Amino acid sequence: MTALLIVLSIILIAVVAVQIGRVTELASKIRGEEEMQEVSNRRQGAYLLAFLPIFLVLTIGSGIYYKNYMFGFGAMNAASEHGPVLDRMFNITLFFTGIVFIITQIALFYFAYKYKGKKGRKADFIAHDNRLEIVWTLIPAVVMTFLVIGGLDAWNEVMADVGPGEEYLEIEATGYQFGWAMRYPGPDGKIGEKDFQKISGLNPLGQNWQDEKNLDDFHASEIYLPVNKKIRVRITSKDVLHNFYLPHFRVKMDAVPGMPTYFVFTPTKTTEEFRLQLSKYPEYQVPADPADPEGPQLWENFDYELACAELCGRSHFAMRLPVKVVSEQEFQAWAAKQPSYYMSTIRNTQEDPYTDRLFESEISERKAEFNEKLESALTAETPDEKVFELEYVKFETGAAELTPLSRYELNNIVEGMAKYPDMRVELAGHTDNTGGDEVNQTLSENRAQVVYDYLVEQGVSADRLVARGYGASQPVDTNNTDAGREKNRRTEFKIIG
Ligand SMILES: [Cu+2]
Repeated sequence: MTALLIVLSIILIAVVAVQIGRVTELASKIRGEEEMQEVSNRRQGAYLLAFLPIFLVLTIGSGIYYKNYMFGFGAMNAASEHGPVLDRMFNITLFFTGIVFIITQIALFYFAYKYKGKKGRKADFIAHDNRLEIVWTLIPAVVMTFLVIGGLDAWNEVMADVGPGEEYLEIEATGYQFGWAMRYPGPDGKIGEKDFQKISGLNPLGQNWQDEKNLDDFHASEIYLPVNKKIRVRITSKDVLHNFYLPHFRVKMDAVPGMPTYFVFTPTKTTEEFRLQLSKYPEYQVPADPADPEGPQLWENFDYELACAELCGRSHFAMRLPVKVVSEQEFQAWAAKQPSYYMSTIRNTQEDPYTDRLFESEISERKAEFNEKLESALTAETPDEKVFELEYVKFETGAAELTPLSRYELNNIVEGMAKYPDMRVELAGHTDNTGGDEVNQTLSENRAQVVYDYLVEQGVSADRLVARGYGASQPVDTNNTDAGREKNRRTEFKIIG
């Protein structure tokens, strides 16, 4: 550091010495140099005049040359319904500011040439000129009025919310450091409530599971949108200010913590259609990866994207998601494949408020599962294969008392017994080996009996059923681990005739 300061000081002293020398030299020459000054002025004037056409040609030329990379022209035409409105607004503004730009640049350089320094020439002073004041106030005022009115008009059109009774798809985007959490409404078409106080490791958005609209909502790692359908995006943030930016759709809206915002737009071009649009321009007919000239071209690899347009922190650049615009059918097929977040992640955890009930889908799933096992047991050849475990028949710990959810499986048995009126069945109770043999024997008999009693109560004829307890005598797994003992405690369904 000290060495650097010393070096800098030496350089500084050297510069000062050279400058002092130059000033003395100039001072000595100055009287005889008026001629030199004249030449220099003329030369500089000519340089400025020559710079004018080069500058204008390069400025306008580069704009035209790169136009296919810019939004609002040819290749990058907007892919949403309101996009062209905004593009037109920008282009009108560009037209007027472009005219002003060209005129002022010509005036600047031409006057710099025309009024270059000359011996004996003095500047003119105009203290005030009403006509001039009116002209340069009125022209911008009129132009600005038209631009602002046009802009307000466009703003009202672009920012309109969905009208009553209008059909739309509502999705939710939550920005966080550093990513986007996308939530879709599921088959009911409605996004469930959320509350930041409910945010947890399992529940990153704080969805309120008491609100049944939440149960079918799903989270998506890619954004799929149906073409030509109104999309309303609810935009929120979990931490700092982010910005929901879909450049190709001309959508841009702040994501503000604690204040939901929204944007409504209609995509008009599928990803496929946009790629075709790009494929017509030579700028996009080049290899996407320069190292692989035979690989796919730029237009083939194109994808819309969601980006964050707020410098929100160190990994701000990571806040991007691919966006796929597809046909309505493709969208429906994709949505149908997405598992609901509640069912896939929350169901039967400590955050699940519905552990005491089964949903329709689970009831029919279990019914199908039971029927399948029953069919295969019925058609089996050997007695060993005519047995299966009643997986969902459970008892309270250490007691011969059915858990509330067991009745769904027992009702499946009732239906099966009605479907096959000649079938006779043994209900077999099994325990693990904890506790004494005698206790286990009694417990297994009592449990089998409880199942028997329930079925008879539901109208199954008693002479078609046998209840039998086997205690711990027929383990299917080790009794040395929790998981093994859990498997050994079971009720079996055995077809005996
Ligand atoms: Cu961000």
